[in-house]
Amino acid sequence: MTDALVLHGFWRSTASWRVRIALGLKGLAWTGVAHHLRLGEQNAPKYLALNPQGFVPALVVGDDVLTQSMAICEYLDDVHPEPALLPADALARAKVRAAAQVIACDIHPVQNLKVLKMLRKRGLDEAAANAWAAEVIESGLSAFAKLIEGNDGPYCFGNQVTLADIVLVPQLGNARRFGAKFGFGRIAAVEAECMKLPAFIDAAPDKQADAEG
Ligand SMILES: N[C@@H](CCC(=O)N[C@@H](CS)C(=O)NCC(=O)O)C(=O)O
Repeated sequence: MTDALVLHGFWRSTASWRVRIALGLKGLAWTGVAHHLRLGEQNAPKYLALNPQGFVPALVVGDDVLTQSMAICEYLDDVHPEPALLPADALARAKVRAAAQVIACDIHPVQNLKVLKMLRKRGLDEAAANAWAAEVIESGLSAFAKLIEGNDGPYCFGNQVTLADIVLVPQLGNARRFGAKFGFGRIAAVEAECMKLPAFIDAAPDKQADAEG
């Protein structure tokens, strides 16, 4: 029997969105618990007991809890190897991880809600904070586009959906939200291909039970 999967997330959270895509690609059933980030529900003691960082997502797997979206996606890939989210070849895996980490380590953490709140607390107004986020996203995505440009596609790294696609599509949601440019290289074409797949369609923020208009 497989463990029940409970995803603690938020409809608009890009890190939660990554995990929803991975769960969908693996064909896994899950239930969701929403934590409203603007209302600060991620900092409620009950949730901090699951993730002391006060970040979504957290994935409850039976009696265990996993945090960090990339670790969760790789766990799902380890336990449910098909379809693989990473290529078999070590060099190719490192390239996929590198592209994914451009977004997961170098773009997203610099423009997430916590950082934007800190900037506002230090005097940046809404427009300046959004411009900060847009600049971070644009410079990161233009580098991401170069990292994937040698591949034919249709996805970031050939004809297999990988972790790179799983982080790219949600990050484009943030790009739109903050008015960042993202039409670099093959990025828009990759997104269009991904959005033909049910796992990506079903994971979209506006499809979630807690989505707001
Ligand atoms: N590296 C973490 C990042 C998680 C993260 O930043 N989550 C955001 C939503 S996308 C969050 O919970 N923010 C709450 C806050 O900033 O207070 C992961 O990949 O899981």
